[in-house]
Amino acid sequence: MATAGKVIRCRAAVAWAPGKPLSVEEVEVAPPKAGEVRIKIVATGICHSDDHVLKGSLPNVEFPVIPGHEGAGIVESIGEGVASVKPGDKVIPLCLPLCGECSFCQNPESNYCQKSHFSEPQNLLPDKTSRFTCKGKQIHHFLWISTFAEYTVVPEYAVAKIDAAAPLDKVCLFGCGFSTGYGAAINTAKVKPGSTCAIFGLGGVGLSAVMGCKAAGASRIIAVDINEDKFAKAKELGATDCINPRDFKKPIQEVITEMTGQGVDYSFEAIGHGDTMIAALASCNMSTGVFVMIGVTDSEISIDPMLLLTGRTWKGSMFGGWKSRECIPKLVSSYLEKKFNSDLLITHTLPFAKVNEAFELLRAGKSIRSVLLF
Ligand code: COD
Ligand code: ZN
Repeated sequence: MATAGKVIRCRAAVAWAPGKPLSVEEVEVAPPKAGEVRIKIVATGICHSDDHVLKGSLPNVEFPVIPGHEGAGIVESIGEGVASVKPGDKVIPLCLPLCGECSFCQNPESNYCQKSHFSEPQNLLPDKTSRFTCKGKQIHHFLWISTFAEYTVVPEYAVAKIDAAAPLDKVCLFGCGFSTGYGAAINTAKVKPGSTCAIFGLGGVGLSAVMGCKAAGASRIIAVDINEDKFAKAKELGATDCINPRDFKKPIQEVITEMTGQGVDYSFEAIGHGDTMIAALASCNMSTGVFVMIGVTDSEISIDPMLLLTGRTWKGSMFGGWKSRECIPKLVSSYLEKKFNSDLLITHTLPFAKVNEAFELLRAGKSIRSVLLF
């Protein structure tokens, strides 16, 4: 490899300060250190969480930073000791790693790796340094994977090797949106055939939860959003009912309870607001209902304890409950076998230089997933 062991100069979208648009810059990407992998990112999706980064509303994200966490690419070079991937392999960088050694990685019930960046107060690589510089300044990584860069360096245990036949401009969605929503239904809620479900928020993540509920055999899937432009896609993906909370005088949880008799079996929140989380919790039945929180709010939430006392369960779901390194390659194989069609989530494909335009589409509610190509 001509570039192995050398600094690579390439394009990346840098967020210099909260509240500013991204700036496409030439950055320097250092070679991977021991246990690290340098990846040529071919395609990256845009998730609403990246917009939270730009606004400065995610905790522990220091600026300047290169966001992006829904990418797919090809290994360019590997650091010392890396054995699980080699240059030329197709890979998906993982926003939730899997060290395989910590007690949670060893627990079949858990997918939260204790050696992840979520356990760290800073957004640098595990050795607390950065591989990115721009205009003489150190640039922070995001979730260890920073996919808004043509080349990125990630720890080996945050890389999933995928089938060589996988189209990278499509399977990049497995880096976050599709896996997160689909897995929340399949793994976290464990939706049963014939059950009823309600999904709040019909972005890439919520619509993937709709797909997961449908795949699990739910008989009724109620999709909730204030943007009715999302309803056609929700129906196409399996929603049986689409409702807009603004069309009703009474709270949406009462509407859903009336529609279903006593509330749904499973509810999901993929928006990231406290009030919609409480509404989703109250929409599942008071005894056996399970509410799965996918979105995150930056403020605390207070609830009436009676909502839980009668038996409801409030669960959190991170990266769809998948044990990332093991499960994402299998999910990609299922995609190649056409077990589901996540391509339907991609509404726009744009050149990387149009990254700010893609964010405008997301903010205006006009896109589900935009995929940027380098
Ligand atoms: N009621 C109903 N629907 C609403 C409301 C409301 N009050 N407000 C907004 N919505 C709808 C919007 O119209 C939109 O259709 C949908 O909610 C949100 O979709 P997107 O496309 O903006 O967002 P996604 O699907 O890309 O992401 C949603 C998340 C929940 C993942 C995200 O916003 C979040 O909470 N991120 C923080 C959590 C995190 O960091 N996770 C790790 C990586 S994802
Ligand atoms: Zn995301």
